[in-house]
Amino acid sequence: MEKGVTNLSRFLLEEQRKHPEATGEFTILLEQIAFAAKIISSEVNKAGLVNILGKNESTNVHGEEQQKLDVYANRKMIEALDHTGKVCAMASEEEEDIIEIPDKYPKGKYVIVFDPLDGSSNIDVNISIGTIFGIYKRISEGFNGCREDFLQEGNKLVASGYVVYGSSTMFVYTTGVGVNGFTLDPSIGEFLLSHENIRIPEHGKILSINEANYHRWTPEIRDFVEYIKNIKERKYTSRYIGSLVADFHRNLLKGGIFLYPGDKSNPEGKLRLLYEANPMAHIIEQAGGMATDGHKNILDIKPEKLHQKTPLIIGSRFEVETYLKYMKKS
Ligand code: P6P
Repeated sequence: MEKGVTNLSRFLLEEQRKHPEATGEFTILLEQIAFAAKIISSEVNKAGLVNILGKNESTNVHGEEQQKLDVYANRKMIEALDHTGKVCAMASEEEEDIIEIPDKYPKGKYVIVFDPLDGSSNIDVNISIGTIFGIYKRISEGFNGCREDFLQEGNKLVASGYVVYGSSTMFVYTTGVGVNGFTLDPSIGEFLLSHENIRIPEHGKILSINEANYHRWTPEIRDFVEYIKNIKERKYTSRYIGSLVADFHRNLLKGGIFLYPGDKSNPEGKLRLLYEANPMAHIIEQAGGMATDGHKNILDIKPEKLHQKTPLIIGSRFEVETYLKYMKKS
C-alpha cells in the first residue's frame, strides 16, 4: 500500500525505531523545536502587517506585547524547550550567558545552542531568514548545565538543524544519519517530508560571497574568487542573499560554495561558531559536503567562548577542496 504523506512526527518515530537504544528524548526535543518554528513562522509571515495592525493591536494573538521578532523568537525557543526535562541548559545568540533551566522543571542530559532568528535585519525587506540549532549531550556533572557543556567541538553534536522562513517554511535537520527536509503545510500546521536524504551536489555552480568586502579580503581570497570565476569548464553564477540560512539552503540543494572569510579588519570573520557555523557544518558533512575555517574542519575547532566568531567556507566538496588547495599553494 502506498505510504501516505509523512509528517515530522511519523518520520521521527520511524527513525527512532531504527535505533533500539534510542530513548525518544531526541524526538521530543526536535518536535518541540518544530513547534517553536511554527509559532515563529506565523509571526515572521505577518511581520510586514504589524505596522498596519500595530495601530489597532499592540499585542499578538497570544496577548503578548509586540516585540522585536528576534527577541520574540528567542523567547519561543526557550519556552518550547525549558520544561521538557530533556535539557539542562541552553545558549542563544540573543543571550550573553547560558540560559539555565528554572528550578521548577526537571533537568535532562542535553544542551541546546541556537540562533533564534538569524538574518533578522532582512525582515523589513521580506528576505528569507532562519532559526539555527545544535544539540549536544552534556559533559558536566552536577544539577545544572554549565559553560563547559557548550564549549564542545562541533564533531560532538548529536543533532543539528535549521528552519528557513522563505517562500515556504522548511525544517531541515540531521541526527548524524543523513539530512532530511520538511515543508510546513500551514493549512494543517504540519511539517511534511518533502526533501528525503538531501545530498549536496559534488560540484556546484554557485559562488556566494559578499563582494562588497573585496577591498578587505586577503590577496589569497581575491585570487581564489577570480580563479573560480574563470574556471572555463564551469560557468559559476554569483548569488548572495546576506542571510546565512537562505544562502546555505540554496547551496545545499543546488551545490556551490559560500564564503564568509576573515579579512584585514575582522580576521575571525563575522559568523558565530557555536550556533551558526557548527550546525551548518554538521549538516553539510552529513549531506556529503565540507566546511572549513580555511585551515581546519569547522567541526574540529575547540570553542573557547560562547559567542566566538570563525571564518566559514562551506559547500560542495569540489569547491571547498579547491579553496583549500588554492590556500595551500598560495
Ligand atoms: P554581511 C545576517 O546578519 C548574518 O549574520 C548572516 O545571516 C549572513 O550570512 C551575514 O550576517 C551577512 O553579513 O556582512 O554580508 O551583510
